Amino acid sequence: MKFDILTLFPEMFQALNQSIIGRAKEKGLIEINLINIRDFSKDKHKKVDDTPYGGGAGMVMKADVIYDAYKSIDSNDAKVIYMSPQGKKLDQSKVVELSNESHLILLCGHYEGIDQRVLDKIVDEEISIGDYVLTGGEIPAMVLIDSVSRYKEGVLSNESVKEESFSNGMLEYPQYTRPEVFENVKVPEVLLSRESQGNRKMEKRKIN
Ligand code: 4FV
Repeated sequence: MKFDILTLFPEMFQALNQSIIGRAKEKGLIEINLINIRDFSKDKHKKVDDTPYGGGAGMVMKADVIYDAYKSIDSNDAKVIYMSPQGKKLDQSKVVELSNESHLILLCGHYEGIDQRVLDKIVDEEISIGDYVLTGGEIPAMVLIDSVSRYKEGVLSNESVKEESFSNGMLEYPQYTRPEVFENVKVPEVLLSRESQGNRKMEKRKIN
């Protein structure tokens, strides 16, 4: 699976070189390409934004610069996603849906946002990670890459994690591991019994 990231701050994505996602990149299970939007500014000061028409506070990212950056990508098979608070909320079902794509282009905004004309021209879908306003779309893009990549074959060593029931479990009930006693608090007895090993769903009912 290939991710092309259109961003003003490629260095922020160093975080994806760590841990499970970093190993997935090394194994070639996922590919992450960083395209620095600023490289496509024709302005001698490398300008990428300007004041909004109609007035108002803040700056808007320029349509022509972003479009030139987008055209530098071979986007034939790609779905273009704009990370935006106005987008559809990213949830587990959307993550699973996106994990079936082979190529995603993620557009990361900054400032007050991006000129609507280039969004209308290139974006297939707007996705939000939550109803709050961040300073940029880079962290939302990393959230999407992390959550989607864990569904790719071979990224997670424990195949059972990909079973729907298990990942639901991750969202529904508490987890315990050694030591058996922590600050005088024991692991629930029901999880210690021999017959409960390997069947968490059954144990979930007993605990709740
Ligand atoms: C956001 C979110 C988000 C809004 C202005 C970037 C910022 C700036 N993206 N989910 N919540 N984006 O707040 O995805 O352009």
